Amino acid sequence: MLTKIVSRTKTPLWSIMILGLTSSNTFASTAMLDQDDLVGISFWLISMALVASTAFFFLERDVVSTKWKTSLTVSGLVTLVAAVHYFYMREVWVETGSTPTVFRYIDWLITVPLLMVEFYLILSAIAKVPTGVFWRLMIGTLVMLIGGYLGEAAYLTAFPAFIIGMLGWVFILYEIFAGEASKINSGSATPAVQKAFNTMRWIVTIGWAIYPVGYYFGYLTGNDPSESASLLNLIYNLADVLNKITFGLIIWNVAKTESETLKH
Ligand SMILES: *C/C=C(C)/C=C/C=C(C)/C=C/C1=C(C)CCCC1(C)C
Repeated sequence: MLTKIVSRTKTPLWSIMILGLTSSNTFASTAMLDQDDLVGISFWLISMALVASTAFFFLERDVVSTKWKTSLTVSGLVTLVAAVHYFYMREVWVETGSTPTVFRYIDWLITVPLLMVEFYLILSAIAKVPTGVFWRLMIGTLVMLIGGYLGEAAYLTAFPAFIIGMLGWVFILYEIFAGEASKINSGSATPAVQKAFNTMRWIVTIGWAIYPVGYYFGYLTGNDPSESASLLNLIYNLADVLNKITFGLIIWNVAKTESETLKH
């Protein structure tokens, strides 16, 4: 019966089921949200925005052409994985007032590689892309995140760890601005894809630059990290809205534009 329904509905039923599960109150914080806990409120707002975005990206798969569907699936996965982590991070914050570093980095460890996959998919929709591009983006991501984690979890002194993280990020920027990924884009992409690639590139430059700024205010100003926790989390949370939800919307926008030109 269930399989019959699943195969008959266009929108995969499982995606709706996952959403129902993740938004059930199993994951709701048991502690009360304080009305002047600005950071706590931002955790709540963003968890809900991520749930809504996930539903949106999965549902919109129906209206784009086949080669764009995977991109929307990946966007939905990014916001889904982030939503679940935000439920847990929110709980840590509301109950203890401390930075949920482990959950934050597990989230990034899954979602940032998925965002790199998006780059690769966007290009693959229009050209044959060597897998080397993909692996270089992955290596940059890992160096960036491992460096950051070692610093935030105090396995390394904050400053040298920051430098390691910065090197990983610079490596990614090199690949998308001057490396093979960039050449493929300028060589064979349609105008809409080039525009999207360009916007995504600026997101990785400007949007991602917000994270090291958060790290700076959290760990490098000479204040005690427990006192800078509010600022750190507020900055990281804002950055996630831009880099997960807005990033997904940009892809959705190209996917729709490209699917419509195909119809006419
Ligand atoms: C959805 C989550 C995203 C897009 C997270 C991105 C995280 C970064 C770009 C983190 C960058 C960092 C550096 C560039 C230096 C070291 C500290 C980090 C890890 C915060």
